Amino acid sequence: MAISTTVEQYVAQHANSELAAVFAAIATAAVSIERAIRLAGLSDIYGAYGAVNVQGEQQQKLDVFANDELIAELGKVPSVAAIVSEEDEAPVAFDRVDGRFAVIFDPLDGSSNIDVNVNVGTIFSIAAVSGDVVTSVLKPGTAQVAAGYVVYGPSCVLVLTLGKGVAAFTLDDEGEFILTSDNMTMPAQGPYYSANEANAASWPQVYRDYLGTLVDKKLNGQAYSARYIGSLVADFHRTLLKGGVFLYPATEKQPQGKLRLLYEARPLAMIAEQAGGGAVNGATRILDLPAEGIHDRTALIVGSKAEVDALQSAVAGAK
Ligand code: P6P
Repeated sequence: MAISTTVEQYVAQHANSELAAVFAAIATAAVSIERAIRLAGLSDIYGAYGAVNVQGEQQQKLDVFANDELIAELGKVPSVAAIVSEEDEAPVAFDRVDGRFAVIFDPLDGSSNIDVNVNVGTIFSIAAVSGDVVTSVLKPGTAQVAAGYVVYGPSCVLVLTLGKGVAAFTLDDEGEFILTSDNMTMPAQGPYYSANEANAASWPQVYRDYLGTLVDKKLNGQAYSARYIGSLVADFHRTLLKGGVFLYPATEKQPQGKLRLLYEARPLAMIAEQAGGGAVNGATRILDLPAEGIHDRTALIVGSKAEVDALQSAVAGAK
């Protein structure tokens, strides 16, 4: 019987006990969130909460539940100085003398998909805190200490990177996330592209041309299928495992892009790069993008190196 490694044990072995405690808190919250999602149909936790978040989006009851669970668990960890959440205007600072980390998260991304039983996810980034919290979390994505996500679906999987490769953990029947892959690598090129093509009319032309080259098998002769779930964590997880590219370019409606830099694009970009893939906003590497505010948005093109490099050079050439 192989010895099973929990996420807390893995982080303690590959980093330190303080960071392991942060991941243990995230894992505890994720177990509770997974159960709430799985049983949502049996309680009235589906549907709108009746308030809007700082993004002006209708909060789902499960968004609020997930946010509360993560704040409650992370608030118990001495090394967590603060959290930044998509659901809250400002960071929540804990009055700590030895706080070392800020945890920046989207507590439940894709939550509008929950009542149609589609995968949703929690996405998080961990930053070192020295002095002012906001200054610390606005540093470039290359400064991230760790990043990860939980995808709630047929199985509940936590994927993380500590900057030394990518590991995956599967939730077992006892409420533990058990190591199931400790060296995830993204295929060099994939069979899938993933985009909301209904937005294509308002993309910059270079993105329409790029998608045409994929459809016409002009990128190394690779044939593609389209896969778009409309839940970032699910679309990213498939891209990480099977290869290809996920694109959410800027649109006329959202010229800055729709997805959030600090707690969606940056953590997924760190994971993608650690798995041998890439992530850009078009011309610029996501991890190099400066942030002005904790809720900044960005375009995101993330996936296998072949597709991301081809997109980045197409955008550079179109300038
Ligand atoms: P669209 C979900 O609302 C989300 O934030 C991401 O999970 C997803 O990738 C994207 O928006 C989908 O956006 O415009 O295609 O519905």
